[in-house]
Amino acid sequence: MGAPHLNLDSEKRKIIHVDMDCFFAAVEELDNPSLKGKAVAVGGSPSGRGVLCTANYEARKFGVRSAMSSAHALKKCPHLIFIRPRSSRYKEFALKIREIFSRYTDLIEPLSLDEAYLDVTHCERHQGSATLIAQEIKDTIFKETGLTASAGVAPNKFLAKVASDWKKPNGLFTVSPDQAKDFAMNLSLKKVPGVGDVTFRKCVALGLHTLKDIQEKPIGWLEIKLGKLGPSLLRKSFGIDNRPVSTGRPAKSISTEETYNKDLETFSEIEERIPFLAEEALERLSRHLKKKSDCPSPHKIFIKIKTCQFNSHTHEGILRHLDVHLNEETLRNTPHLYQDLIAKVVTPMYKELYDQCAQTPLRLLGLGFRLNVSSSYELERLGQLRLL
Ligand code: TTP
Ligand code: MG
Repeated sequence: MGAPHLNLDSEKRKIIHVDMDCFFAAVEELDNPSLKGKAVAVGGSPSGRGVLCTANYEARKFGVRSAMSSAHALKKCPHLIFIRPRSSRYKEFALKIREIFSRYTDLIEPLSLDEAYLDVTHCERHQGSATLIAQEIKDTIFKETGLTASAGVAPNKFLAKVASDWKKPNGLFTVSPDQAKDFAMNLSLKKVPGVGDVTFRKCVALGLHTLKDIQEKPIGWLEIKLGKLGPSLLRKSFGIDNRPVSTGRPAKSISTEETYNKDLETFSEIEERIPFLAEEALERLSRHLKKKSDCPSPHKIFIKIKTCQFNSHTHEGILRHLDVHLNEETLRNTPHLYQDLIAKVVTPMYKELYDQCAQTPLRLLGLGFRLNVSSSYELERLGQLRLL
């Protein structure tokens, strides 16, 4: 069976990387407006052996940088104002910013207090435009905290992180999927996350300045010269990074969905796609259960549709009709499980939802399983956040 309507790009991720601008210094300026327009650094005292946490952009004009000794910073910028860090205040802002992120997606991976990846692939705001979502996140952060953030939008974490730095401060930069390869190839190794000063100098000594230079070397050579970093840089040079946004908490559901270039107009067109969706969803479920031996089994199934007017609907069902409890073992050993799932559960659910939507043409179908994640984990996590 072919897949004439399938949009093969439907599995592509939409990732936003958000990074606050001169975070600690910006909070200090906000709390003390008399600092505005002056060169400000947050960190240890220049009279001792202190180092800087960060500096505002005014101070950066004089060459002042994070992790520089405070004494050296004072030499570069004699009128620099030093402020002692107040970590609990920065954490308050970090929590507020994280709460803003959570209005857009559950898939948030914080990297530090002021930086996070967001997977907005399934966020439906602005008709799914990740660039407009990123702009709205920036605007909301500013409106609700008074702080500016920079954001990068791309099909993966690597490019999104590079992109958030591209127009700093208060910037927004998008690398679209079709620009990814060219954008990556032309990047200086200095801009590649994970390539620090020492590695960069090593690369330069080997004649490697950009990701294009990496591409031109044989993989064996790269492995010998750069170890594991070699193949990783090679993948990056093609704009490839398959790492998912990792929230660190157990998944609450496993699902798959397909977006179609041409709307599905009849129920038989929907029926034709169901076996593919079921196969993929079961395959993902099976992989997930295998990987996480303590993972709870699925207790519900859900389907999702999106109409040609971009209205989304989901419908949940129980798995009772299957006669078996889905787990790693039954997934492997139950004959007819796949056929039963399609005939007894999924098809009737789609039929019901499709009829409820007055048989409107559909642009997306989704199918997934809800996992029985206990609420205790969520409570534990909230407790940890309060202690942060
Ligand atoms: P960064 O995001 O690296 O820097 P920044 O937010 O100050 O500036 P930029 O606009 O370039 O993003 O780090 C976030 C905060 O983490 C920063 O405000 C202070 C703290 N920090 C340290 O304490 N020590 C360090 O060496 C660095 C790099 C950051
Ligand atoms: Mg920052």
